Amino acid sequence: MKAYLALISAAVIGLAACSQEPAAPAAEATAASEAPAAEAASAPEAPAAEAAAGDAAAPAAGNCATTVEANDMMQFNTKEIQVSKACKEFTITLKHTGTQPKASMGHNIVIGKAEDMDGIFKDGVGAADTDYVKPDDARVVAHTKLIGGGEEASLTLDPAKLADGEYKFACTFPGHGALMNGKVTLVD
Ligand SMILES: [Cu+2]
Repeated sequence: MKAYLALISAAVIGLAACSQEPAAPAAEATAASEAPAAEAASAPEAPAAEAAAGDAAAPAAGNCATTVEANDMMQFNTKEIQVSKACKEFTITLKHTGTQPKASMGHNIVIGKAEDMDGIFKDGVGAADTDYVKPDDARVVAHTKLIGGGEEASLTLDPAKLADGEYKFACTFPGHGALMNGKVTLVD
């Protein structure tokens, strides 16, 4: 009797299993369709993470530029400009924070080898028309134009040009160079 019942129940289970079979693929299909959906949902996160990493790298690019201020007191706000070797190009922006016009308190930034600066000044004094920089002066590594109060100008240079010696920056407006000068140093 027990064996008979067992057979019946086995058959019932078998039948039930059979009747449930069509449902199984459906369940699989559901599971299968859910998987790509889950992947699709997580996939957009990867580019987003990359974008975030890109943003994190942005400040590094900012290290390839610096700003130097000059004022009506014939002063730069720094005695040293640090240029990162890692940069392909380095930009220096000069900002004249004063109000005096270019004709009386003009400033520029001229970069050259320390031993060349005297010559650059001497030849620049007479070059008022070209912002007190002798045209095509081969000793000048880079320079900004001459600006007056409230103005801004920038120069871009290849850091590799500063590798072979000691370099300085100065304003070549007549009489300014003695006060307005400093070192340009290469840093990692
Ligand atoms: Cu100046």
